[in-house]
Formats: sequence, structure tokens, C-alpha cells
Amino acid sequence: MSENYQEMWASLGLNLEAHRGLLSVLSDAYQSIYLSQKNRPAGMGYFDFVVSEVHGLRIVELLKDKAAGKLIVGTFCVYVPEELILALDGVSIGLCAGADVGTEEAEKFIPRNTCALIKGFMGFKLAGLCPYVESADLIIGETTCDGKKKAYEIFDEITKKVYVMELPNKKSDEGRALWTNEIRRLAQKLIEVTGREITLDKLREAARVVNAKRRALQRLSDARASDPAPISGLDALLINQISFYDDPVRFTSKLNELCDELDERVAHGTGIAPKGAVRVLVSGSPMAIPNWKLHSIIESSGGIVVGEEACVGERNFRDLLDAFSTVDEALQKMADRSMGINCACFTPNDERLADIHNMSSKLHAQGVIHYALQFCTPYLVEAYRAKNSVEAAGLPYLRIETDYSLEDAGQLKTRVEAFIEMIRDVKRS
Ligand code: BJ8
Repeated sequence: MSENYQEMWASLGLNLEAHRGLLSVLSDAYQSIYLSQKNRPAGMGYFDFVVSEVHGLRIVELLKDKAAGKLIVGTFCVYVPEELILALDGVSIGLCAGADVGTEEAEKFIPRNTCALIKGFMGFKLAGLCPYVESADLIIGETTCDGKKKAYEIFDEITKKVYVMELPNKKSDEGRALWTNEIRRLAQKLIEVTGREITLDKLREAARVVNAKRRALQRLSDARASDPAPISGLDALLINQISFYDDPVRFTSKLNELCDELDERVAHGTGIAPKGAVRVLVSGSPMAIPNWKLHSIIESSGGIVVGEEACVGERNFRDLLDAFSTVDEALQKMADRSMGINCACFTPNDERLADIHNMSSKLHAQGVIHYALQFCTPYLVEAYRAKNSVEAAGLPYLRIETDYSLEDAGQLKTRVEAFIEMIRDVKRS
């Protein structure tokens, strides 16, 4: 990344020395994990470029948008409707963090036994390393897991930008009514902050943009059902991660170009891994950028990740926003759509078990790896029911509990290799 951004980073209050170190570590990791892959689709060039400019050009764009009067809104959860932010001339940016950064600083505010995702977003801010948090005008939190909802109280003390939506725990009629009301409350908040009105035309245009992005992500997911898979799980994960912070119109256009290329690869039988490579579905906690650890281990052990039953994955794009004819109906439809996202923060959450089953069949997965971040109680507890459900369907299951550090990488690799070998044995017999 060019050094020309020093002035911008300084104006955002970043810790320049620590930031330089972070970019250098990220660039090395990207080189060894991503750029060492063989036979990648040419269309990945755009996404490589986006990563190389993640703290550079994209921040320049956000600051230009801000100067032009747009509201920069940071979010942490796919329940927050992106359409509503866009309809009020806002820009939506995902703030979840996928690296062990600023842990020492974060642990001054939150307990050590907090999940890595929460420690990550707190740590990035506290260590002066997140230009996204610094650029944001408003940060939207939600009452999902206990760790997040309590951390937002402190994050608001630190940033003075946090607004929290109340997410119900149950998908009952009362829960749906509560969430619909929360979307209306968010609409009012955005109107108040921007001084703009919500119009039907603006909502329709925003829905068109976000649905087009979801359709492109669905195309990517569909392409992964082929054997050989035309794209690695690592690259597909990266695209899903980028979908949370790139400009949505440009992202959709570039992803559709890539999907055209993937269609050709499928037609010619060109794969990123050999035909017959062991196909794995990953299910569980979200993997925020630059968390590439598990995919990298699976794919360097002879497996191929064919899908993610996760919020950085299928839960984010599976359902489109339905058509609407009034502003209030649009808000209602946004609430209905997000209530179809089956997060482990809900109880009961049988629909997620069905999602794992349906994705495994659609993508021809031969095994399921359940991934939960250490201290992520919702997903760690739900792993029990996921195991029973996956094994009842006759698929091998492996439960992984980890964090962002690489300390357990060797041990995880041994377990993943044994899992893949076991699936190969089943296939041979
Ligand atoms: S809809 S998964 S994006 S809440 S990993 S912070 S759950 S302790 S992120 Fe999520 Fe919305 Fe649900 Fe999806 Fe807590 Fe677990 Fe940490 Fe997590």
C-alpha cells in the first residue's frame, strides 16, 4: 500500500508505527495464504486489489463520501438492514474484526474470556488501528450475544457513536413485532441524524442495489456446487468478507464478472482442486477479515471448502428483500427478511439445523466442520445439536473451537487431516 496515505491515517488519529507493522503482517499473510494458490480465476485480481487497499483507497472513498454529506455507518450484524442505510444516503461498513490486534488494550476493558471477534473490534480501536471506526459517523450494535451487548456499552463510552438495536431471542410473533418496531426506530434515528426523509423511490433503489449484491453472492455459492470446484473456499470466503465494506455497485459488477468466468470454468471442468477432492461445509461463528485460518488449514490438507453456513457466508445473502409498495411495508419486509437468518443467539434455532442439512445436500458436502470461536457460548452450545443432526443425516462431523492466534494451528491441522482422511476412507469403502 502506498505511503501517500500517511497524512490521512494521521488525521484519523491512527497509531502510525503500529499501523505500519499491522499492514506489513497482513501483507505477508496474504502473500503466503492467498497469492500462493495455484490456478486462481483471473477475476480474483480485483479482490486482491481491494485487500491491498483496504486501509487506503477505500478509506479515501469513504472520506470523500462523508465530505459529500453521506453518513458512514458501521455495523456488526447481518440483522441490521443495509437497504435502510443506503436509502438515507448512507454507506454501510462491516466493523467485525478477524485478527488478534490490541488484545492487551481490549483486556483492560473486557474480560480475557471474551470471544476473539469482540476483543478484535475493541482492540483495533483501542490500539489506534481501525480507520473504519474512525471514519464512521454512527455505529449500530445489537443485543445478540451477552458479550456483544455489554461490550457496546463500553464501546460507546470510548467512541460516542454507538446506537443499539434490541434483537429478540425468540422468533415468536412477539419477537417479530419487537424487531419490526426496532427497524422503525432505526429508520427514525437515521432520519434524525441525516435530516433527510425516507422515500419509496430511494428505498426501492436501495433494495435493488442490495438484492443485486445478494444475487451475485448466490451465483458464487451456486458455482461452488460443481466438482471440481471452480474456486477455492479461501477465495470465496474473501469475497464474502469484502462484501461488507466494498462499494456495493462496483462489488456486484466485479463479482458477476468473476461468476461469468466461473461458469466457463465449470463448463470446461476446470477446478481449483482436483475432481473428487473432499468437500467440506463449514458452519458456525462468522469469520471476519482477515480470519482465514480454518479455510487455509482445510485446503492445505487436501480438502475444499464448498460453503459457509455462517453470517460471513450464506446467512448474509440467501434471502432477498421482497417487493413492497409503501415505506412502512418496506420496513416490515426488512424485518421479515432478517428474521429468516438463523443465528445461534435465538432459541430454539431448529431452522439452522435444517440450513446445514440443505446446504450440505445442495453443495454435495461430504463432511461438516462446526467452527466456533472460543467463548462464543451460542455457537459452542449449539454445536451439540448440530452434531446430532449432521450425524443423523449420515455425514461426518468435526467440532472446532479456536481463536485468532496461530498457536493451535498445528494441532488443528492434525485433526483436520485425520477428518479428511476418514472421509476418503468412507468414500473408498
Ligand atoms: S446474526 S452470528 S452477525 S450476532 S462470535 S460476537 S455470537 S460470542 S457474531 Fe453474529 Fe449477527 Fe448472530 Fe450473525 Fe457473540 Fe459468538 Fe463472538 Fe459473535
